[in-house]
Amino acid sequence: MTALAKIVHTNPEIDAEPELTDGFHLVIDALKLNGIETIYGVPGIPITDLGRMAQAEGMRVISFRHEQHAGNAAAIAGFLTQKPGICLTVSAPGFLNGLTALANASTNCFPMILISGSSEREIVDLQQGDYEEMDQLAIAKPLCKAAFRVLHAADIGIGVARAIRAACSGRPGGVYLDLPAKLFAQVMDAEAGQKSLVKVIDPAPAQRPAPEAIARALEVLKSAKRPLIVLGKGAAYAQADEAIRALVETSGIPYVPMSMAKGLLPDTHPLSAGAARSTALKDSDVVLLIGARLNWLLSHGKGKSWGEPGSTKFIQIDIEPREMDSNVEIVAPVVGDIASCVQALLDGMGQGWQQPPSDWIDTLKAKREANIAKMAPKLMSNASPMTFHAALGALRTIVKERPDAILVNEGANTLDLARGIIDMYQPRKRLDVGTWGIMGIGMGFAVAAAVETGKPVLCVEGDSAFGFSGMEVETICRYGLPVCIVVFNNNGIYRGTDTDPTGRDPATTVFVPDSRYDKMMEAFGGVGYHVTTPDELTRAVNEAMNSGRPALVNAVIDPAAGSESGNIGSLNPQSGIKKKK
Ligand code: ADP
Ligand code: TZD
Ligand code: MG
Repeated sequence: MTALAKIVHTNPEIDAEPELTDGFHLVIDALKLNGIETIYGVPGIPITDLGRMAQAEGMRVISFRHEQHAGNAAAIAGFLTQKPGICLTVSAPGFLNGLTALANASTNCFPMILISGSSEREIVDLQQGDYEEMDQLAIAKPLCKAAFRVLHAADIGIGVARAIRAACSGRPGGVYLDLPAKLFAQVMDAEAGQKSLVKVIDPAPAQRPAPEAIARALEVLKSAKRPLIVLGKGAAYAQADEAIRALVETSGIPYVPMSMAKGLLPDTHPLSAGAARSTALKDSDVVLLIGARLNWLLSHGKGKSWGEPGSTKFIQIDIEPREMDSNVEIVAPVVGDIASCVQALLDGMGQGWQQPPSDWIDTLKAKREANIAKMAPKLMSNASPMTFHAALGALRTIVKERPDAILVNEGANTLDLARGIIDMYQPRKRLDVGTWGIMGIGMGFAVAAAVETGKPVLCVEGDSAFGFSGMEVETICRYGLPVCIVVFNNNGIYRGTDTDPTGRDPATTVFVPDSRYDKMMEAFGGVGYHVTTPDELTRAVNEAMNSGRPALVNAVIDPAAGSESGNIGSLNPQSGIKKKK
């Protein structure tokens, strides 16, 4: 090894030169100062060097094949960690590709920041046709919680701080941060630069509920004959797992988990009314909503899923005051963060709390047992090709044996049936299409779940759903992530049996029959499996998950087994014109 000569400056002018920093480094330093260690994105002008430098500075930079998936990864990273996930994109088209994920993050209350490079302001504003010209800030604004642009390197610290605070505080959501190309190259004195950075103190401050709101809620709860708790993904996000469990168990009130709240308490918990959901909603007289909105997923709190109008009283815990009375009257609004609100309710229950009447508990228990018994034989079917139920019966056992694995789930039948059949045992292990029922979250969520938690990931994907983000199997292989994808291949959307009445083209809902999605995984060095029975499916998934290597299981499902739009077929508009017989 050659000894390196020590370089000694003798020129006082060089010695006196102040150390400089630039926009690139200030962005990286600002993120790192705030504990953000990972960026999800797609490189290109003007942010290629930002990604390179971030990697060189020790950040994890996960490069995707399409920004939507990087954005979805950032969003779910935010959900899992309570820190805003970062998605980094180029200008106009890259920005637009990331925007779906940003809007979806806001809709689902996930904290995320979309950082996009942008073109020269002077040229954009005069519409003079710059490279990838677009007024990105204006376009992002209505689709996210907040949008900011930084024009001066000295403001990067404040810009990043504002973005973090906006994403995390109150109701979490998506934030857009516009960084024009010129900003990255701007230089400033390094020391002044460091001083300009802001470490956000307490980005999501506790919001304690008013004591009178707690007292009112407890009064209503006490009066209940058939009380019910609904846990939503806000409750999962809040990471108040112990307090929530204590509230359920101390109160003795049965609960129904919304999709992404499954596992907050194990689905096998004696107070879980998940398998008696319809009865629980319809017959309850007081419902305590914890981090769940009364949107379409809860039939807006009225109509035939619920009891007679006015017969159900709602108590709602939410950090967003405007959520109250959004669909029906909330008789006891409890505004605050879930951890504080649940703790305050628990404290208020004290020693003398009366458990709910046992006939209510018994009714739900009987219903739940009947529903489970009705389902059981379907899960054991050995029919070939497989039914959804049989394939999901196999996966249900695998998840039971691997409760710390993260389940990502999208599709229509593949989603609705998996949600009902696969029990979850731990909090924040089920990630899915959320409030919009959006297809395409699969691979982005899978990548971030693996990166952020280090846990194995099992993706249960409809063949259509998988297609939206399928190219990211290359990303999964490139980073060697422990992701096992099971594609429920029924040759199409809902079913694989439709035909074009004119006979000219394939029907709009079908795909190339008998496709081999497993070959896509093999193309990038992962392991592919092709299975046609529940036993083969079990063997393949166990082998894949034991190996920790990327794998894709092409699971052949009966093309005739699914129903239109899964469980939500009733939302399809029906033509008013009667067909002539
Ligand atoms: P689900 O789809 O599971 O029913 P939603 O997304 O409809 O859940 O509802 C989540 C709710 O949780 C949102 O209204 C959001 O404001 C709220 N929320 C998120 N985080 C918190 C928190 N830490 N404290 C209180 N409410 C929260
Ligand atoms: N595009 C986007 C972004 N989101 C959507 N929800 C849809 C389109 C419409 N859509 C659904 O709501 S489910 C679905 C689509 C296209 C796919 C269903 O087919 P699948 O599942 O193969 O994934 P099953 O198991 O065949 O029902
Ligand atoms: Mg399908």
